[in-house]
Amino acid sequence: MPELKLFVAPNTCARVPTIALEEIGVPFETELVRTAANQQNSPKFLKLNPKGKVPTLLIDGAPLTENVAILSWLNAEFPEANLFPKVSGAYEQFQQTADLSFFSATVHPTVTRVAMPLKFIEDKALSFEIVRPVGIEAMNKIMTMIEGRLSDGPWWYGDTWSAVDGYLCWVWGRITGVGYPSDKFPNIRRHFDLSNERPAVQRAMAREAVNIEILKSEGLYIAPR
Ligand SMILES: N[C@@H](CCC(=O)N[C@@H](CS)C(=O)NCC(=O)O)C(=O)O
Repeated sequence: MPELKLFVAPNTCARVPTIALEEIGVPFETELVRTAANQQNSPKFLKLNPKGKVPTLLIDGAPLTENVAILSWLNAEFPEANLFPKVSGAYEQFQQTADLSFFSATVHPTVTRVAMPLKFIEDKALSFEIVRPVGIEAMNKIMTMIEGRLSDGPWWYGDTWSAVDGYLCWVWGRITGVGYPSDKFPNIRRHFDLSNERPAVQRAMAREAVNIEILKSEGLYIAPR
């Protein structure tokens, strides 16, 4: 059994592999990265992940970065956990890669525009007046597509939960947490409610709650707004 340590920060996409690891049920440690103190760009952290991002997974001390790679590695290493439906060939395999890549390369950057518009324009008022609405517009198109997909079953792949659902759970929580209007997307709301009933999601959120308390006690917690 490899020794696993996941570098995380509350509310970030590090929640996605945290949920996956909790679903697998394998022992793992998390280490809090204080983004408000720019720890992700400290020399020590950059040695592990030169991109200065969470999540970063240490596997027996060797770092693996990028949600797509981390989730794919977890699926390969722990096949019995069924993080993805079993595939019968390369085409189905790479459809799953396409799904993960869609969340990583299209959905996530749109989440950033909605939830962290200040990343794009330093002027606070302008970022909320210009960047966030552009993000919401792009997100509406994405969510309309996902809403349609979820009409065939509660989860991304129909009746069975997968790591892609952990991704969607993070995305929805993150954008609705800053006021993204949810009323037009009943299937996604149901998906979120069902996700939050899963013990693995609850354990992942409990881990995050501990880190939020640590950050608050240090004056380093930035609440979503
Ligand atoms: N493509 C990367 C994106 C990672 C990423 O953007 N992480 C954000 C949190 S959601 C981060 O570490 N931000 C810190 C920063 O940019 O300084 C992945 O999917 O793992």
